[in-house]
Amino acid sequence: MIKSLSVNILLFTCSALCLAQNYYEHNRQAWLSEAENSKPELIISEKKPLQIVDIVPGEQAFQKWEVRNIHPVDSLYNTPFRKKKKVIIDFGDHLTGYFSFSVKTTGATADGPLRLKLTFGEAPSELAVPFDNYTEGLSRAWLQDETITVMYVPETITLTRRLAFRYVKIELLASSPQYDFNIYDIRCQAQTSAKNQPEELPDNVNPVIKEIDRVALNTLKECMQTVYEDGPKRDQRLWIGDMYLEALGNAYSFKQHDITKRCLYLLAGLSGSNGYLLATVIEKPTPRAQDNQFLYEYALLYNLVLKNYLEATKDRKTAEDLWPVAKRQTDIVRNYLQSNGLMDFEKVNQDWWVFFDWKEGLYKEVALQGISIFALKESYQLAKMLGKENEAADLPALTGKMIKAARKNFYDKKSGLFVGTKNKQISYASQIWMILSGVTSNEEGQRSLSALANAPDVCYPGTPYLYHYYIQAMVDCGMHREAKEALMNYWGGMIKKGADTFWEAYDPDNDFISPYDFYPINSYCHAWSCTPIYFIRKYPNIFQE
Ligand code: RAM
Repeated sequence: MIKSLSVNILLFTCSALCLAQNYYEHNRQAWLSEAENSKPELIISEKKPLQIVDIVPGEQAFQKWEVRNIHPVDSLYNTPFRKKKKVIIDFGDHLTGYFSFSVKTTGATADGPLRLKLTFGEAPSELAVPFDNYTEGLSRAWLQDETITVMYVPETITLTRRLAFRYVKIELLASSPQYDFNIYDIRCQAQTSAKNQPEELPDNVNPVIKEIDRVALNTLKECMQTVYEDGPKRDQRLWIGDMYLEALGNAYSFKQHDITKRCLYLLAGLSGSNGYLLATVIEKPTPRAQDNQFLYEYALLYNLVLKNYLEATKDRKTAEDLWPVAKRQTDIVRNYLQSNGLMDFEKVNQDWWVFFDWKEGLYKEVALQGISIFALKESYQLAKMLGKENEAADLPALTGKMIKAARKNFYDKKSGLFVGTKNKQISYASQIWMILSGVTSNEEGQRSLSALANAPDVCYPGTPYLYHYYIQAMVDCGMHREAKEALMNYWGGMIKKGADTFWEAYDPDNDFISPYDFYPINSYCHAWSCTPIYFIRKYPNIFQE
């Protein structure tokens, strides 16, 4: 009897453990099939280069590299290449796709192979700065240079690697002195899954806003492949935080919701066995999540994407299917919430990657409290939309308590600013997330954002990712004129510096900012900077007037 009882207990504990260890076990396959069924089709278009250029040092130019001396493409096609040795080709716009070109001799029979080096760049600096200086952090192989050997001439060569670029440099490394050759017929098979034509903005919209909208649409278009990629050069994969902003942009422009559905199912199907979402999924050769990549805010932002998707599509089936995932993510906050209503920041920091921005030294305690409140509130709304508020019944009381705790512990009434308990750093991130989570009144929000201008040692945003939330915070607390001005200055600033798609990292005062200590490896077409299209179209009274 005792023996069978203990066997039962053992079995019970085992099955409970197994359950705990393999959340959604019975759904994963179906979710991955749904993801596969929602894969968007890629639209291919053939693009040809526009001109030949030089990239030369220029004091005033972005990153000090200037594009000059423009010649027609024929000047390359008609000139023997053996003496020319090097050329930079400009396609005139950012492209994502497959590159090809042809070679033929100028007369004499080719008696030996050619070796060529091809370098592709989204920004001029990538064509000018030697890549081999980069040794650390990310894979050197993200940098887009390829050495190829052409064994026989004539030949047409297509690189197997998908590339993201506007400029291509071709350099001759080796050839036979017995013959010369021409490079000709350069092309790119460009691809995107964005096929719908977004609505035009009215004629009377400020031309700077129109230009920002155009470049932002281009940015999103390039990142919309068979998933929402973060950047078509790097990392070419789905990240939840980037997806959140891409889905916002898409819902107000291309309105192609299948890609959102695919990404939601993929992330669910590949989530950790503990039921928490992994922040990033690599699609090829077969979809898999990056091991142990648990990023706190990204797991929570999933719930917002699901809620926004449901709002935009009314697709209840998907939202109901994935509700267990959203519900499970709310546990992440519960796990770290202390009885005083504050998140246990240090513990979260130990267990998770807490991100918010690529910005060295950013202290994240306040922002963490803010996003936790924000996510729980939105998750509760989602539950309500699905008639499942009984499954999230504790959330309103929790968020109420968390808001109170934030006000009590972070708010400095004298300065009107929010600072952490253990570090008094004044950051944009802290003020922004106190506003977005509804901890402040509109007046307090306005006061705190305005106070940043004169506060000492402020920690500024380092990327358009945090800048998005800055604009949203201003919109939410009624600083409409300031929101428009900031959007025009920040994204307009990138355009002035030559952006044809918006960048991963941007600091108006530092052209060389890089999360990876090497600016050529930055992504210059980055999903999370596409959100002007969302602001401009969602709030026409603010941004189109
Ligand atoms: C980088 C990518 C991506 C971002 C993560 C946190 O690797 O640029 O966009 O979401 O960081």
